[in-house]
Amino acid sequence: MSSNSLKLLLCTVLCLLVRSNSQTVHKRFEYKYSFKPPYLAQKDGSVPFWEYGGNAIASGESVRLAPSLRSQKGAIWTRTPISFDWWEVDIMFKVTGRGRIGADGLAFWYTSARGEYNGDVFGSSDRWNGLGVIFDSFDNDNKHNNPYVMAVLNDGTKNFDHKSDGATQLLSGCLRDFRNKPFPTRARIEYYLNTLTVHFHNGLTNNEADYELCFRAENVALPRGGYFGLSAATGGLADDHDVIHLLTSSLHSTQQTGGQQISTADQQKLSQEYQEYQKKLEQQKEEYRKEHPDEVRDKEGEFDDWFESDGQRELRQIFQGLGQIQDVMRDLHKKVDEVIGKQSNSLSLLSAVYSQAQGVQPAQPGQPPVQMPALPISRQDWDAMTTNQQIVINTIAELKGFIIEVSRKSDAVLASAGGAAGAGGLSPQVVGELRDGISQLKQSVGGVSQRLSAQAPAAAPVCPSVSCVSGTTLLVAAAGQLLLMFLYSVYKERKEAQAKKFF
Ligand SMILES: [Ca+2]
Ligand SMILES: [Ca+2]
Repeated sequence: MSSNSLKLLLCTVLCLLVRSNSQTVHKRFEYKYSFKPPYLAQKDGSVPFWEYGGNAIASGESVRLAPSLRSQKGAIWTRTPISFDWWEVDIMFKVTGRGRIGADGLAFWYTSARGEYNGDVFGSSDRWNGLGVIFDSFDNDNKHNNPYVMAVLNDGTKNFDHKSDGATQLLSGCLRDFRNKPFPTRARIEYYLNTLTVHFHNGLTNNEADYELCFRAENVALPRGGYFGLSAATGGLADDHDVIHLLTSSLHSTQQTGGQQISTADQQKLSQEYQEYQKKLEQQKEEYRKEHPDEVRDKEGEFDDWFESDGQRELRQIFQGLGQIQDVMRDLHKKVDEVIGKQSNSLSLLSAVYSQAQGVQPAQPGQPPVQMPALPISRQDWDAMTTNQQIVINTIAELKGFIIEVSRKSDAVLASAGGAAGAGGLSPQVVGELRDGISQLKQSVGGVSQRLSAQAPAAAPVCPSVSCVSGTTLLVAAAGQLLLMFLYSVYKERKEAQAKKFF
């Protein structure tokens, strides 16, 4: 009997294991539904497997869907319908303009038919059947909620409501500024098992890990065999709308691959096709090199130039240093959130224990009143602990504010450093600003860590059973400070060396 039940248990566990294994997602890059630099467009201007029109222009590096001129519209669409049910599309794009406000925006489409190249909805057709993920720059309804990222589903019958910026029609969305960022912005749109997930990368860094969830929507039914497209439009105000890459991957569960496995003949045909395409591309690259020897040499010499100039090397180091600072700050941010979570957890636990102890009193009227004997700590300790918790939480809030400030400052420094790099030199003003910014940063980190360390000993004796902040946070703050001091000293050394060279 017991051996039978043991077998049953074993079987259940095995079944569960098999089931959990079978839900793994397999991702396959689909080159026929993707484009990316270099050689994004071929010599004749065409983009392999894609068709574009309207005011769109493709170059080797990007597709400009709509240029920063009034009333421009353009779009690019896949030539063939999508042959798989579930997919992930990563779009890297830049929306840039001189104005504080831009227009109109850019859209990603998955629709049952290809849209127009000069339609009414961000360059594509209205009354589409399928999905539009719209990056709406211009605030038509004046509710101060643009630029906005949103998904709008349509069954081919509805007209997009520009007046309300689609507020009544959207499936979901998030408020994200995607204009004029130091690095290209990105969106990762995933459609898997009828769940639509959109992640957004704000372009403040070029770190692959910086995607944030914009939204997730379940029970989304899209038509099968649709087309991918991108479109953009300008209005009275105008931005450049450039797409640097669109990378498509098909998603398969193991169960599905069993059902959808392609025959070996098909596989061979596909790989042959791919080889031929690669060969053609190499040939074209070779031809291009022959025809443009100067340009190619420039391209290859690009990195030599980078290392040759002292100013540029310095800038690169500053960039790297700031990137590292941002990484540390992100970690610190996470840690602080964890600590806040733990603190509020323990606080609520303690309040629960306290209220339980008080609740017991009236239930036993015959007995003498109990002065919280259930608690392992005295009333004074309890009060001291709550005060201490409050101080710790305040300090953490301050620290959090400071981290946000640091992040804002480093963004500003990055932006100004980027500007200087664009101008091809390092102006003394920029250097001064950088130095000020870094020393301010150093002082602030020093101040906060001193405060933390000053409070840590007072906190230690009062909360024996609750996890205190001081440990990890202090360490990370100290590490951040050390890093900053190191970076600053490296920077100063370089500056002095350069100054010596000049005089
Ligand atoms: Ca709008
Ligand atoms: Ca709006």
